[in-house]
Amino acid sequence: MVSSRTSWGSLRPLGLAVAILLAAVTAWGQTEWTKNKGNPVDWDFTGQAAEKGNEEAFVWDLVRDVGTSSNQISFNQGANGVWFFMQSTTLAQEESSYSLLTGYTTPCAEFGVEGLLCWYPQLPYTYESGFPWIGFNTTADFPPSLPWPARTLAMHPAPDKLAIVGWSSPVNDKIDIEGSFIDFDLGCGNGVAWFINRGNRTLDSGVLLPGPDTFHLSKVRISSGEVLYFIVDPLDNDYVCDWTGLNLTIRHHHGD
Ligand SMILES: [Ca+2]
Ligand SMILES: [Ca+2]
Repeated sequence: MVSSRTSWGSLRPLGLAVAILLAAVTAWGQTEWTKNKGNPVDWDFTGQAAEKGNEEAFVWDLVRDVGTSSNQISFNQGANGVWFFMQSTTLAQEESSYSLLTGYTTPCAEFGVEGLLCWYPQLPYTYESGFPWIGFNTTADFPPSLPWPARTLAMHPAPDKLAIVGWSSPVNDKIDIEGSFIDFDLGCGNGVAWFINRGNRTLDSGVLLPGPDTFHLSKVRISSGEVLYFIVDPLDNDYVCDWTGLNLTIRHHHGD
């Protein structure tokens, strides 16, 4: 297990390396952006993303990006060189202890339903080592007997480890962050706590009660390569029924 982990401290340069790699595969990137957006976009990964007439190029939508970019799954990241699916070593929110969920399977190993994508701490999958996990339901419905709505991203912590979505900033500027954490598995368990951290500093947090918990942070100043972490904590080491949805959109803030 230990051998499969890499400290996130060493992965921050890796994130940049991946970004540079993505810049290198310009043909793919422009094809993809052309297809999705109508206009190719030049990315300058030194930190100033150069826009060519397309505001949407500065919107990172987690569900949209993960749902439309399966060709980047081999990078163990969602899409666009910014999303990372991660775990912690303990429940402490210490950036240097975070590592990627490197065990990707589809269908999800424990569910066996076509169209479900899952990222686990390691492979081969075992139930004991299978938490935390993060997954995406690409199908148009709930899978049989699972609390997982169509076209949504689900996070599930371990009793002693956080489930974490990371966003590595490609821009040096202000951003707006909005979305919601959602309790997908109602009527059981003690709930979860959620956090939005920039590095090790908490920007927002809450305890998830039934129903969605929305967040909206405006004009957050961020540097290129700095990472935002969207964290689900099991709350008092109880991970029963902790399926948690995450909707998340990050926008480059224009204006003052
Ligand atoms: Ca729950
Ligand atoms: Ca819980």
